Amino acid sequence: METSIEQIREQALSQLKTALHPDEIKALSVRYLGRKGVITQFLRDISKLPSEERPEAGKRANEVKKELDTSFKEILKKIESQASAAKGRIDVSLPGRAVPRGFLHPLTLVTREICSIFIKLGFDIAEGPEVETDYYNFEALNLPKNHPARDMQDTFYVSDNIVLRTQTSPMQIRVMEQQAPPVRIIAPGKVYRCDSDITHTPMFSQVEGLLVDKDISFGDLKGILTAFVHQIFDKDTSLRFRPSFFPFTEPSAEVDICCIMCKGRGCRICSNTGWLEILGSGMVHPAVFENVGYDTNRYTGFAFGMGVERIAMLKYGIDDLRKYFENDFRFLRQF
Ligand code: 2NL
Repeated sequence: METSIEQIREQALSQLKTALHPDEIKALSVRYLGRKGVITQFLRDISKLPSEERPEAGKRANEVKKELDTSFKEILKKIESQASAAKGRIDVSLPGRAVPRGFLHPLTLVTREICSIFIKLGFDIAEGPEVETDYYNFEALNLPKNHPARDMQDTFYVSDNIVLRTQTSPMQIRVMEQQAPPVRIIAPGKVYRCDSDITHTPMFSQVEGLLVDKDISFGDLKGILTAFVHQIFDKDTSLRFRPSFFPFTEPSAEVDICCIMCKGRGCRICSNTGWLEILGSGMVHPAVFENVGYDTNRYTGFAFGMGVERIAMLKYGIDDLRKYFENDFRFLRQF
């Protein structure tokens, strides 16, 4: 017999000391005391010993067998009772489970950024209904009955006289009806146009602004919009005011900024012009003031409107309008 019963005992007890899990102890029990176990084999091999050594060896082997059996059972019981005591208790040493943080949609972020810039310039926020009457959406804004912008193709009609607003100006008309000048408001919100292709969605976000007071000139319009552009884009962004037409402003101007991508050299984004259109503006048409009862001899004002999707595209380099509405987390969580 190469290994003595004492060596077997030592080995079994030292392995038992390092066991942490009930399964490990059960495996040790099988290895030493099982039908093909080390001790069982040892007892069988006793028959090969000289006959005078057999009684002592057999006695000792049975003692060790009993001792190990008792030890295995004791340790198993101890580990199992520790495990069940730990159940239901909090292990303060475990790492915490991370709670995923929410985030805002890029259009919400940019709308808020636009608003906060105008709030710093002294404007108040005005919000109102997305379902409007024909009067507030068109008539009051000097959009005559047969104007193309009122066409069935562009406007969602709820009924003959009720539409989904096509811009947020109706809210500004409502404010002017309610208060005398001075007025300094911005109207953010969703607007609707019956239009859907790669560059148009039937719903989009707009921010409009209106400032009315004594002695407001086109110079004030340029000053406020220049300050805005320098805050929403880089403070050294060049911009230009280009003559345009809107039924509710006269004169009207569109504002272009020097292309963010190519710095004016000409690229695919600016169609090689070096300029990007970002908003429309103008001095409020006297007909609009007459509709809300403002004295056009005492007051002048300017107004402007911009699409939030477009501003966000230029700020973040987003190349496809559809990304805003697909709700793909891989896109949304980047902002
Ligand atoms: C654009 C252009 C514009 C206005 C909106 C406005 C509102 C009132 C009176 C006069 Cl109450 N004008 N709004 C003026 C000029 C342009 O929007 O491109 N929007 C996306």
